[in-house]
Amino acid sequence: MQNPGRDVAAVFRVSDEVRSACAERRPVVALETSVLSQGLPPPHNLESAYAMDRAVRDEGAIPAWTAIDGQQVRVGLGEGDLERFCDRALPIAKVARRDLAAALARGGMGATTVSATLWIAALLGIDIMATGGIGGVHPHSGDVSADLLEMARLPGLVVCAGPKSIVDPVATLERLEELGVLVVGYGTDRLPFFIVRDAGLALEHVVSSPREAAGLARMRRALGVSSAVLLCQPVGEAHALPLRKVEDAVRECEARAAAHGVTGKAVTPFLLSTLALVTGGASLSANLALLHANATLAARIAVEAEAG
Ligand code: PSU
Ligand code: MN
Repeated sequence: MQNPGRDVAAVFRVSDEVRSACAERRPVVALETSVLSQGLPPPHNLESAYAMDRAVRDEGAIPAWTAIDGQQVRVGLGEGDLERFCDRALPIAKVARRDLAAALARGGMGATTVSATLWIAALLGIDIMATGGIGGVHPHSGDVSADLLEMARLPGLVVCAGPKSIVDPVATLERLEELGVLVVGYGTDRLPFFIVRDAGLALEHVVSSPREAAGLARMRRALGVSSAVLLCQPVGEAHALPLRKVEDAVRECEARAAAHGVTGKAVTPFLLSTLALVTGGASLSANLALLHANATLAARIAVEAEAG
C-alpha cells in the first residue's frame, strides 16, 4: 500500500483494546460502519452492530470498528459510539477511501465503506475484515463501486456474502478478475449474491474451513501479493431469497430510484432500503443474518491466522 504520511499518528485514534491486540498479534477483525449508518434502518442497525461485535468476541477475536469522528480516524468503537453511528438524526457522511482526507478536514462524523475500512485496516496491519455484500458494477448506469479498485490495491481478506444483489454479478465478477482480486467461495463453487445463495456463476476457488481460509491468507502474505482476497460465504438457507424473485424486486427498486432521481453515493442505500420494502422485510432479515454469519466467520479465520 501507499506510504502513510508523517502525520498519520496524529489523526488516528485507536482504542487501547485494538492497539494492544495488534501489538500482541492477537486476532482482530476490522468492521465497517457504513453498513450501520447508511445500509440498515434503525433499530436493526444498532442491534446488528451489537450482535456482530458480540459474535467476534465470542470467537476470541477483537472487533475493530472504523469510522471518522471529529477530525480523527477512529479504530475500535464502544457501545456509545456505535449508538451515535446508528442514529439517523445525526449527519453522517458515507466515506469511501477517496473521501477520507475531505471527511477528516471537514470534521464531524463519517461512516467508512469497505474501501475506506480496508485502507485503514491495512495501515494498522489488520488483515481481515467482515461486511455484508461488497459493491460492484451497477447495470446500465456506469456506476462502479470504489470497493473494487481498493480491493485490487490493498492487501487483506474481505469476508462477505458476495456482491450485493443490486449489482450486475457477471460484470462484477469480470471486473474483479480484470483487477486481479482473488474471489473464493466459502464451502461453495457458486458465486454467492448477497441475499441470494447462488448468482448462477461458477467460482474456481473454494475453501471449506477457517483454517483453509487462514492458510490462503498466509500464502497471499508470503507472496507479497498486494491485492485483497474476497471470501464469499452464502447467506444461510433459512434466510436466502430466490434469485428470480430478487431480480424482479431489484428491477422495481431501480425504477423507483430513477423516478426519484437518485444518483451517486445515495444509490446503494436507496436500493437497499427500497429492496426491504419491496420484499416485505425479507431482504432485511437476510442482510442481518449474513452480517452476523460473516462477522463470525471472519473472527474464526482471524483466530486461525494468529494460531499460525
Ligand atoms: N454490506 C451491506 N450493506 C451495506 C454495505 C455493505 O450489507 O450498506 C456498504 C459497504 O460499506 C460497501 C458499500 O462498501 O455498501 C458499497 O457502497 P457503494 O455501492 O456506494 O460503493
Ligand atoms: Mn457508486
